[in-house]
Amino acid sequence: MTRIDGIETLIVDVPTIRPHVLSMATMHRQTIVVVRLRCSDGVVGIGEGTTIGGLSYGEECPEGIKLAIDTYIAPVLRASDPTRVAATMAQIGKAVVGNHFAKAAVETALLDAMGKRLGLPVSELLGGRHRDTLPVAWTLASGNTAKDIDEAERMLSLRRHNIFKLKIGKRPVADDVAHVAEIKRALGDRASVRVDVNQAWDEAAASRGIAMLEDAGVDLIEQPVARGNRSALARLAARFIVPIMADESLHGPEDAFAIASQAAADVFAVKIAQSGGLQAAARVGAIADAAGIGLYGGTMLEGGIGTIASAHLFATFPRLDWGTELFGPLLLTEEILTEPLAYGEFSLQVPNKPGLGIELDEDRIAFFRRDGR
Ligand code: MUC
Ligand code: MG
Repeated sequence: MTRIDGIETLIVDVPTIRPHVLSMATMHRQTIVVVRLRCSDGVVGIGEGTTIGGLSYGEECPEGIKLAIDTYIAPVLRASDPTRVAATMAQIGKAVVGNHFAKAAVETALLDAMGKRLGLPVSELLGGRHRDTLPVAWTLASGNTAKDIDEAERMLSLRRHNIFKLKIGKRPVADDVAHVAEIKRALGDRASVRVDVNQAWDEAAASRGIAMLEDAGVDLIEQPVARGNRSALARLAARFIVPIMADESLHGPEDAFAIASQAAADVFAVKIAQSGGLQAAARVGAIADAAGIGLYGGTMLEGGIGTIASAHLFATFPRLDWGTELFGPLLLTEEILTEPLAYGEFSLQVPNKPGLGIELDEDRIAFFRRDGR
């Protein structure tokens, strides 16, 4: 039987190109947990567990992701057959409750290894791709309206992005709306402008804010209220024409089913880590399809590994009407892959090589890893 001989997890800190201002945190760097599994047949798989703003975004942080893998998931992996990815993930599910980011990182590494072993891209292991490129949004979150407009103009002229997500929720509603409206006025029909409130509003603020954002020409409203407040999401989705998208409310298939049953969102931001892995995220996508809910490929601002793992899954969605936001590596000052991901013409290319189809730049990893070895 094939075995896993080596399990390595390392924390890598990489600076961002500018401060990234969200309602709950301002990022100056991104922290990536890299997972490497060495199998007895000589195949090595890599995965990534990455969140935003330490423990301010969700209940897992980089240090916790590493600990969960090293202490609780590694013993299960050592006893498992890595050529049986689904069975291995089921074993991990029995031993470890929650910890979706850690599970997603490990599953990514297992799928990368399996793809390399079989000579197939991860997208093919997940059922087969519908497309080779994915539309990619960019997030404007410098904290300054004029800077955001300049940044958007630069992205449009580079033909890198024509979908912009604006992070709001930190300032008073009227100030946030004025900021969004000014950007939408400047960009006009050349771009789709969307907002992510990251749970910052209560229902009353959301009702006021969304009405004004709708008038300003915003195309999509992401997670306006607290993640547990499904009833408010449902009322907002029923009340407004502009679609409401669930993000933090969506932590896997059970949430997807509950949100769909309550008609609490028009669109799902699917994230592989928040869902608990690629297969769990595929089930979230299937529930959305069955319920007539639109799909958007979300990100936790992962580096190259998590970004391309997400891309392999999103390429398999029959419908991906809202595109993706898989721009994480472009927010970082440093490249950690030997070959950067291919962005251009408003899209990201999904690699066609076995596994994830990417390779780590070991020197860069050695330089940026936190323990400095
Ligand atoms: C989020 O809440 O969607 C995605 C893009 C971005 O700028 O932040 C993330 C997290
Ligand atoms: Mg979001």
